Amino acid sequence: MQINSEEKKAVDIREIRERFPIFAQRENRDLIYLDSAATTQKPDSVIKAVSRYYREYNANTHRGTYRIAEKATVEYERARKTIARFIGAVSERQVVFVRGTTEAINTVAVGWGDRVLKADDEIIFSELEHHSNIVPWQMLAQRTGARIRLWEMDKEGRLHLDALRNLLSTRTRLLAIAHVSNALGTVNPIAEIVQLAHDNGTRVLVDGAQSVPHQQVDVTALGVDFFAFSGHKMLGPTGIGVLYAREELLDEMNPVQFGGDMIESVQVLTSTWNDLPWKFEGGTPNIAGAIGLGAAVEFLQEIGIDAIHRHETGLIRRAVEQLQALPGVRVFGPPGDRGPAVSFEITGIHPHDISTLLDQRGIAIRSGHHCAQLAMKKLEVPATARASFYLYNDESEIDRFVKAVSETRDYFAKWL
Ligand code: C6P
Repeated sequence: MQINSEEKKAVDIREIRERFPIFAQRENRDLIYLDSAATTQKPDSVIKAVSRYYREYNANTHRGTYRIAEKATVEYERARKTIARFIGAVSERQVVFVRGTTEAINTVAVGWGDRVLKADDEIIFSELEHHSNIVPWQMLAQRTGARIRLWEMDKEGRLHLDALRNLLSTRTRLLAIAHVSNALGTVNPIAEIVQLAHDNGTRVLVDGAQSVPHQQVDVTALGVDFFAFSGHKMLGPTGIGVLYAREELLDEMNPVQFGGDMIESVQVLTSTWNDLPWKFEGGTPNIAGAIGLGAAVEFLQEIGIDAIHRHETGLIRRAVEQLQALPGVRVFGPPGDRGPAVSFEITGIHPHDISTLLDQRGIAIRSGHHCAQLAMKKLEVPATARASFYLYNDESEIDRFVKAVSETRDYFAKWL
């Protein structure tokens, strides 16, 4: 299927929603789902692809020589090719199936970091990172004696390149950075960041959990060394995601899971590794998940990732403008362009109370620290309420959500 990038095709929401069985459930008929940054809903084609595997050709991959085992292997590897093309990878050898963003980053920290980093080397990560892109580096620093340097954000959640220039040193081995912040929606200029880091001889890992689902990403054009994302945030199943890396880095890295399928040969004391990418896929993989993620990518390509991006840009602008116009509501995050997520608070009201009251009106949003406690600390709040959008949301849902926020503020006002 072709990506409809040049066609400026508009997203037909009604037609799209009909393809998501969850919205047709009687009890969900009034559901306004605004938590796609946590996980997205699944279209019929993804559910069917997963179900078809189990119903029609369930077998292990890369092992059996019989018909359904060969079909399972072909479909699993076909999904990898689809995903590789979708993210602009040069080869499917660069696409390793993992459980999700978290496992992808941990794989790099252990498989690459333990091998390359030495005492007093430096790792930079930013203040807006998800904990998945913080804690693995802390653990790596503890194991190797490397030092952590924090790339601080400003109060609006923006990162400045000058601050990065000041942080980079001859000892900086790795920069770990989110493409799009899940808590604040900040979109980071990855190509410029990579250029700065590479000029300094520093490798770059990009957390793409919140970018790949929503905008065209070309890992080759961006020049990234490592790139991580999760299937369940882009219409795919849970428990499947991708680690992309340059081939020479994957070659240099140690595998982190040892067992079946990841070996070439096993002797009593030593073993040798399988080719890429299977060197990193020890044990029976999530076959149904990978096939489902392939179907999810085909769905996104059919609608057109650029069309989806344009649609979401309209939704987020509308949501931010309307929330900012409400007295007593504070919107967090940068002015201008942002990913399709908005964090906010109502003065004097705990975010959990906001999400509970919104739930009573059938509106699902998230409240909490969003696994971004460093960012919360900078904003001087323990938590925020967050609404996040995807291709199946429309303007009327934004309007109903903002009205519900306004009513929630008024409801609590009598006790303040
Ligand atoms: N964010 C949210 O914001 P996993 O759980 O491995 O699929 O993804 C982790 C992760 C890593 N990086 C970013 C930028 C993310 O947004 C997430 C997941 C969810 O609601 C859950 S905290």
